[in-house]
Amino acid sequence: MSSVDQPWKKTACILCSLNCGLEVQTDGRRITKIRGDDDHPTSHGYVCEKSQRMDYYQNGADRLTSPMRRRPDGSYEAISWDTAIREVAQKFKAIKSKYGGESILYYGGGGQGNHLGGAYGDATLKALGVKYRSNALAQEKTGEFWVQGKMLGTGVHGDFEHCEVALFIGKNPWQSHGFARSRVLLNAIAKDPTRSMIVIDPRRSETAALADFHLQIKPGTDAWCLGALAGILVQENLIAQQWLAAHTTGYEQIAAELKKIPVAQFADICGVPEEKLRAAAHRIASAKSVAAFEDLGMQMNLHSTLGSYLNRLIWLLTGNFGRIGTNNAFVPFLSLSKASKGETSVSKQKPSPRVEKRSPVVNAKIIIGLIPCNVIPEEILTDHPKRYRAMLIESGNPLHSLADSQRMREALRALELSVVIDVAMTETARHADYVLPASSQFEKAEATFFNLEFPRNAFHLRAPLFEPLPGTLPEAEIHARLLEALGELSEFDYLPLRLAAKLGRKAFAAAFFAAVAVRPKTMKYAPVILYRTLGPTLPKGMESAAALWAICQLHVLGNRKTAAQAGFTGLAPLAADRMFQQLLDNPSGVVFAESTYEDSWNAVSMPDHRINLHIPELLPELAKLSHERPPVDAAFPFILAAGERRSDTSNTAVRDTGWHKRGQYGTLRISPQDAEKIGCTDGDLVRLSTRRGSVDVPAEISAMMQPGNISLPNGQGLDYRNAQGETVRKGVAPNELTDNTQRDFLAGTPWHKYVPARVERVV
Ligand SMILES: Nc1nc2c(c(=O)[nH]1)N[C@H]1C(S)=C(S)[C@@H](COP(=O)(O)OP(=O)(O)OC[C@H]3O[C@@H](n4cnc5c(=O)[nH]c(N)nc54)[C@H](O)[C@@H]3O)O[C@H]1N2
Ligand SMILES: Nc1nc2c(c(=O)[nH]1)N[C@H]1C(S)=C(S)[C@@H](COP(=O)(O)OP(=O)(O)OC[C@H]3O[C@@H](n4cnc5c(=O)[nH]c(N)nc54)[C@H](O)[C@@H]3O)O[C@H]1N2
Ligand code: SF4
Ligand SMILES: [Mo]
Repeated sequence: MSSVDQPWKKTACILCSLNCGLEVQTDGRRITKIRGDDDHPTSHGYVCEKSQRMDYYQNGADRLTSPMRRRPDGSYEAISWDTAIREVAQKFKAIKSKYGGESILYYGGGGQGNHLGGAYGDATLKALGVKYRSNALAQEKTGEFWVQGKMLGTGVHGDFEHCEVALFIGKNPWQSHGFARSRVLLNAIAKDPTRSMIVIDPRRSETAALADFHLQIKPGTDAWCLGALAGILVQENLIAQQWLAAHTTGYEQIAAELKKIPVAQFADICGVPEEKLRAAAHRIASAKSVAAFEDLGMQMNLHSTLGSYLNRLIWLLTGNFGRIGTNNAFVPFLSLSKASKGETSVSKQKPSPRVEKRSPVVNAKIIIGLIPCNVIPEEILTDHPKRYRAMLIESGNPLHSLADSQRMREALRALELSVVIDVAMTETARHADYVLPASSQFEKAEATFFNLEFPRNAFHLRAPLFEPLPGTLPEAEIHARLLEALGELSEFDYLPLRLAAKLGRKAFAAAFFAAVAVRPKTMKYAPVILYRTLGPTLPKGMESAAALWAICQLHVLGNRKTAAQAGFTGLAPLAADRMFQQLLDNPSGVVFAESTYEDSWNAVSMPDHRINLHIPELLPELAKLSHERPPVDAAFPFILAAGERRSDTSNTAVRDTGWHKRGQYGTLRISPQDAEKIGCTDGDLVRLSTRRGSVDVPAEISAMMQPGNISLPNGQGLDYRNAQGETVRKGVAPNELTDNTQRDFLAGTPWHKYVPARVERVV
């Protein structure tokens, strides 16, 4: 068949949280042509250039095709699935009986495109009595989640399609996206003289270059910049007084602090002229609507939790919530905080047991059920009796993605047991005791819970494009086998539900809810039980979608109104079942929630739905700014942003760099002024050193950078084993240079964008 006659199959891009809908052509096991899917309910045909790399993920040469067991000499041997499951189950069981389930740490559960595996992983965690979890959210978003919980009690998303003013703080949506059709919306704002874009970034990023106000701060000074903006709003009385009186509490408690902010001094510290800050504050105050997005530039930096608070104060003091073009409470299909805590079953009435609130060794705050990534090495490399003894790592590459790879490697090898579930022989897998090969995201039913749209929110259940690569299993099957090997589940548990499933989903629902009432195990292990009983009745290849049946039930039960507005009316169990069926029937995705602005307000889960402006824990932090400066390390005079999103990065999902044909890769961006001082020209190798390590990297002289600030891409420097069996490394692994002890006082999030560094010419 020529490619003209090939059918186009629907799927999604897996390289960022947007998961744009794709249509692809395949040839054998290869993805040969890729285009945007016009029918996708949120991306509407939009894609960026990264979508063209799907085949490099799908057919990476270092994909695993057999379970692997580490030998004492550090090499690996292939073992059968039966052996792997038996040994892994036995060894976890032994750790549990010796030290308790709290000695096992779970890391990961999903990347940018795959969150179903984590739902099945929950069942294994419950069987093992696992209490502590972590994943990448605990090195970026936990501070923001904590602040959100104190102020609004709901997640919010900016309406960049309709806003008059867009505010981006440490966020470069041109490259990193974060909201649907980012580049289209950015261009629209930039072109419209009645709308404005404000970007807070030390670098003239692609987004900053489009901005009306580029507040080009000195690195690490977001809190001062945002503090000055909030101070100006209050001091010049630019606030929405009536709106604040009607919709918020706590203004009186914070007003005194904000009035005290020394704006001129803060302007000086952040390096932005005071007049420019005042002009930006006036632009925000005069706009009909402001939508804001904060991201890693601020969240992986000094004062990140305080920054999340100040960001919200700025748009709340000016009344920018709950209207078109502002910030609104979206209805999640399954909230990321619930997913992180493993609350993926029909558990509205019976919440799962509360997880510990502090980590056992370092006593770090646990937010949305996650311990901060940055404390993991300290929780292992100690003789503390409560240290973690084992880790289960699923769909994450912490030896590459967490701060201080050196300490993480040491930590992983110090464990008594480490098990990795991944598609490839990653940096992390190469230090694990067992590696279990998962089928790729194009070889099983998959989906993500990154559903942040408002007012119409959509969920996309993707069907597989291929059979599983021989030797691999979907996570649902891996966890089902583990539970069976642990002796937790057997045919006896499945049989009645299996029989009911054969009679149709009505009978199945009745049998399932009856089983939940009499057998607590049914709830505890719901995802796996659904996979084994409902799964076989689903279309071929869609068995892993079974857990979504319960998630639909949970969703509709908790969101009757917005589900009904999206057409899912009637009795909750039946509406939920129809939602599940629609997910199966619609390969481009389904709108599962339609919200009104009233719903946005109702989602504010504070007394009387009033937004709380007062977070007492953060006011002393704000007060400290007046007599504080960002730390300086004389021996390391540059500030390195370790992990910039570029067109050629995608975390570590695509390991094969074969798609990268032209130009330089993995460069260190440096300002022309600094390059001249050091005496390097474009492409020269320079030595980049921090307190934790030293690497050689080609310099890229870039007018994006301000003097003193340098930037390395994220997700590169992978050790990729190519088809010839050679290990090739392109680019630099940023976390060889970072320090896990440099972190936020409250959320423990890392200061990846504020790494003191030195740059020298390599002679
Ligand atoms: N191309 C691509 N896109 C991605 C990803 C990818 O790997 N590649 N990863 C996805 C993921 S997991 C995430 S979390 C998002 C992250 O998305 P972003 O947060 O937008 O990405 P970054 O480039 O890490 O950081 C954003 C900006 O922070 C700026 N910055 C550095 N230091 C400071 C500072 O001190 N203050 C401020 N205000 N800004 C500073 C940088 O110059 C940069 O422009 O991207 C997602 N999208
Ligand atoms: N210095 C520095 N470090 C950073 C950042 C930074 O800006 N600077 N950014 C941080 C951020 S925001 C994030 S989100 C993290 C990302 O880092 P991680 O959370 O580690 O995520 P990925 O790198 O995407 O790794 C996902 C893993 O899942 C595997 N995988 C892919 N598909 C499947 C599948 O279907 N099943 C299974 N089981 N596995 C699969 C991939 O092979 C890969 O190993 O990195 C963080 N690290
Ligand atoms: S990388 Fe993100 S924005 Fe680009 S096509 Fe993929 S999902 Fe869409
Ligand atoms: Mo991320």
